Amino acid sequence: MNLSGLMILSAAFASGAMTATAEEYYVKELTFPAGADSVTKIDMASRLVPNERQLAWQERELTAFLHFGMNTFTDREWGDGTESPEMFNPSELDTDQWVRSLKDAGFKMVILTAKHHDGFCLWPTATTKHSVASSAWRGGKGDVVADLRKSCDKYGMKLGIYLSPWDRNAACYGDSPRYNDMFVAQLTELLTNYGKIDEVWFDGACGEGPNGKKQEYDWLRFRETMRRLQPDAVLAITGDDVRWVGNEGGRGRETEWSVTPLVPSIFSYSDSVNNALGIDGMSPLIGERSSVVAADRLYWWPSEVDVSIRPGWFYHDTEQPHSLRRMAEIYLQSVGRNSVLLLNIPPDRRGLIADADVDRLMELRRWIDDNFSENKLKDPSCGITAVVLEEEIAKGQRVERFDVEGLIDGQWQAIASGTTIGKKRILTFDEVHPSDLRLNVLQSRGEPHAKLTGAYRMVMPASDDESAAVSLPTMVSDGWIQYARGGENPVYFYDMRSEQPVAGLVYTPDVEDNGGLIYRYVVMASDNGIDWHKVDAPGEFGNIEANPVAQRVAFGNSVMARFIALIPTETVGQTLRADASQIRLLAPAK
Ligand code: FUL
Repeated sequence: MNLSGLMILSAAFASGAMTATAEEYYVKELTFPAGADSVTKIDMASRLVPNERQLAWQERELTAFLHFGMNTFTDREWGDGTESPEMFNPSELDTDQWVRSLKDAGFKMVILTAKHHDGFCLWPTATTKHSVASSAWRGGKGDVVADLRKSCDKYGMKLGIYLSPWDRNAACYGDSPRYNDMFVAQLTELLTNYGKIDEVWFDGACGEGPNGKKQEYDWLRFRETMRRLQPDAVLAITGDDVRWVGNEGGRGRETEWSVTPLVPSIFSYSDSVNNALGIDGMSPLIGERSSVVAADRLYWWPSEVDVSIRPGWFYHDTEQPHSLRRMAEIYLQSVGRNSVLLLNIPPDRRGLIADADVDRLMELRRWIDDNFSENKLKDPSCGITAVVLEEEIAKGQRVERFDVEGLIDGQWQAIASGTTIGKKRILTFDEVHPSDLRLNVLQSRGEPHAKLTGAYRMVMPASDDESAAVSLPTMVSDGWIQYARGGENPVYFYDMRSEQPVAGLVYTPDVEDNGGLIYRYVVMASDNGIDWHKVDAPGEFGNIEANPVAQRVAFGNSVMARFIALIPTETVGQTLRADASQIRLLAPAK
């Protein structure tokens, strides 16, 4: 057979144990032979396995994300690249405090936004002046990446790098070969001068509109640079080692396959193949039998769940960390659904992780320890509410359907069921008192290597008020009027009845609604409803599509007006249905 992808022998065979016949494994990716039938395809899918880098990555379970940079100082989620480097000036930056807190909370790796979309570099790069070297911080002599490296060494923490391909500051962005050279130079600096790097994160976001600069990225060159300089590092998101789960809300899929026909977007054929298969990175099913059978190629491309401890990715003093209950749910829906949890904890303007976040992290750690350290597998009769299942993924991911039965009053009864297991699956249920437990694999691709490894009396933290996660300053009032313009996006007006000072506005999209969202906009003000002038506002709700949380917009100059209009100029998703009640005006701070 003509197969791409390496083949290795099964460990069991190589060590002479148990299995009589060698099982061939395909490492990381495979191409089906021409004309392969569905039986062959499913059989081969069962023998696709991760490489060593991917296995080591999956073992980590918890990785910390640190969004820190220009946006921390401008109070935005996406900067537009015009920010003055002078604005970056943390007063007490202490990377020891970051790493110590994260270590105590059980993290094994930390990934820093060395450059976000605004292009500001947290290390003194030779590629642009738009960096810490031009900032007021430490007289331009500081290097956040170097500080973090030292702290990671001190506390035994692995380091990863987020380097945004989208760069709204670089003059050469859009001049594809020149920007690709610059990006490779930045990558080379980061992967050469800061010791061992274990994960490189290339964000997929690119908000350039139809008139924006179109950059043709040389993904394979970026990957080659990374493999050469840091062979142990995994390449995440716009990379082929680690896959974005598809949302920023902390939700792994109920059916989460690491074996998928979804083609990583670094390959030029990804769009055409994925479109033909009818899947993308956000599809609810990306590895079930029908899509495997329809495919020509498969990838071991495991899921990473990236989510922030606060509503936004960057620190905003109007936001608070999510409740412990929400954090517990995120843990169960990520680590408990065959994924690594990449949890963002954004340092504040001082350059410290805020106490509230440190406290929440420690509470989460204690909750995990309290609930998952006493394994009652041997004696579940005292009452259990959760089971943990694991597949030996070095031998592939195979289980397609299973249930867990408990022996209750002498009868085997199903207490939990599911589809995929993968590295780890946690299932929760109302308390039962079985005297014994068993896992039944009901459907599998070949011989399953799955086990029930734990039974726990897990208690969810009490439900508390998640709305505390966003506290917004005083509103002038509610009461916008919405004008639908036949077929076009609506325009939103507010009449304050008299001239008043307005400091900004807040847009809180309704995530349940599934309608379109306002992405770009213009704000106009008027004192008579006839003569209007444009208000100085950022013009964009950055990252609203991937992370539709409340966003606060501060107007550049304080505005005195009776009428305010918000005119959406670009939307994302479906037809815009934003209800006027989602927009509120902010009064100037007292
Ligand atoms: C997104 C970015 O646009 C956000 O700002 C954030 O960095 C998140 C992790 O990825 O795509």
